[in-house]
Amino acid sequence: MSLPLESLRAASDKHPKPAHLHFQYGTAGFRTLGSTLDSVTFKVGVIAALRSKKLDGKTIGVMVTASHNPEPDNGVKLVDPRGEMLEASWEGYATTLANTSSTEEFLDALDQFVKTLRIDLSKPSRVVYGRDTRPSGPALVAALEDGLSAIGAEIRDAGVTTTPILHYLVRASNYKGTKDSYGEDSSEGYYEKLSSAFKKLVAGKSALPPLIVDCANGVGAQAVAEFSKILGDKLKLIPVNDDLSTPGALNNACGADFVKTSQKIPPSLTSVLKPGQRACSLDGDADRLIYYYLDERGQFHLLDGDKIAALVAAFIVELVKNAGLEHEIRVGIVQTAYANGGSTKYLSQRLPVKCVATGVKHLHHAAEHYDIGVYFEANGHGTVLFSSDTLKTLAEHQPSTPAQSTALGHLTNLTQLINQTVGDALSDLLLVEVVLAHKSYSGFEWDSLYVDLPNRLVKVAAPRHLFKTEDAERRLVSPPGLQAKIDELVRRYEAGRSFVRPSGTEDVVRVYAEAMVRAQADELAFRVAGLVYDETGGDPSQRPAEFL
Ligand code: 16G
Ligand code: MG
Repeated sequence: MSLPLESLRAASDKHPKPAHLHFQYGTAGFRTLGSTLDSVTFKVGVIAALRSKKLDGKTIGVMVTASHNPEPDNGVKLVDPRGEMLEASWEGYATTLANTSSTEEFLDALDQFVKTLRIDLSKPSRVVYGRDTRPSGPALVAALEDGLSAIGAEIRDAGVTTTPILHYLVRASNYKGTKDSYGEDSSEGYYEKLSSAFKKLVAGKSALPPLIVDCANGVGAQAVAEFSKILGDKLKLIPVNDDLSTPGALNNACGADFVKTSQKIPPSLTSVLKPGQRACSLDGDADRLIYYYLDERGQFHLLDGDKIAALVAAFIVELVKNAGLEHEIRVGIVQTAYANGGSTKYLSQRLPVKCVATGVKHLHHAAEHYDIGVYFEANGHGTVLFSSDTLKTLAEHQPSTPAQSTALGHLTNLTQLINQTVGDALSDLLLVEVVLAHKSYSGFEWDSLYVDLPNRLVKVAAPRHLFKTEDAERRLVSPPGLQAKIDELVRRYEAGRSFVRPSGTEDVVRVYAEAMVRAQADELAFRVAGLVYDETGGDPSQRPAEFL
């Protein structure tokens, strides 16, 4: 069987590539201005179908989203059969195909690609897709559908949905009716699975005070509304920034990225959030979660991905021990260089901790090496993975006391509550609430697990392709000599740490610094940013004033 060239040609002619643009499948798929992504999204439809054929007709996912980015941005990414990120080698193929400049070039490249990878075109192809609430979404989905129908894929439109629900649907549909079943293959199945595990986990616990949820004016609002309906009094959620109709509102001065980066509450919460009350923010596609609270003096306290990892890992370790399984099940943590030094110190005194490069796929793969792997990026992206051996151990373990039996029950319910395909803000939210209910913690007690070192993140508009890193992005190998200058500077600051890495999602270089006191962390970050700026030939008269 060969490629349906006629239908592909006709469809491709409707989606010409903008001549001057280069597209790159990066950390989170293709992501740029939504108005430029028509040709890319069309081609992703074709690629998704080929990936499905290559994997013997397994369902592949496609999500149209630009997450926490500004509303005019959009993006498209592929989801592999187990609900995981696209296999790395295909990122390069996707980039090559997306950059073919004419229909003929595209068809030739496709033909080549099918031959090289020996894709059996007689296999079926199945693709499920969804989008977030961005205004550019419907047109991009139409382009995607053109690609899918040109190659003859079986399609399923999941509509406007969160990224984690799309990942769930991919896994649920591929493992339906098998011993690895992931739940009912629908969004109702998702809500039901998580809610029922949550209810079992908090049974008998006194209800926590209501939780304010900043939905970033994005699709997370939909998921919060669904959970509220099912959970009722078990967990009262108060949605704010749940406006899906005002243009420009998405991620604007709200959401997880705003809170983490600016280290303050969204202005829209000023009159809502009372001292001591806990609140959280989702991002635009609901796969990141950040908590926070204001103390009696109105001071802001951030409970970010590192704090979530510490809270959750400590709870799981305790359950494993109480279930009598501490010799069978090894719990480990995965972080990135952005993890606060305070958290790394706290966690490594208790558990194995591994540091990997930024991006969910790196953390996810590293976490798979533990029996239970807890992974979180400081920005609130993360989840917990239970290995298949661990699931077996939990299923077969014979508890010898009622306390062991209770702990075992909790662990089993956690495997259902946690969306293990990818970080999921709503699943993580329910998980955090379970732990807070069990420990009777308020935000304050949770925050007291360890003290964060003051830190600062700065971006420099420097040509990012000049920057190459090693050691999980903690050190620069190029430009040559720059790392030595950074080391020299860092030595002068108490508890100083700083690193520089090229962003995977925008054309900038990021600088992170932390130190014992706030002013020093700021100063170190700006000095290192100054070094980066100078090194890359920035015009001295344009040097940002704060880069000392
Ligand atoms: C993307 C990644 C996120 C990472 C961020 C880093 C996924 C699904 N998302 O949002 O994990 O923290 O990029 O952005 O992998 P940066 O490279 O621009 O700093
Ligand atoms: Mg996101």
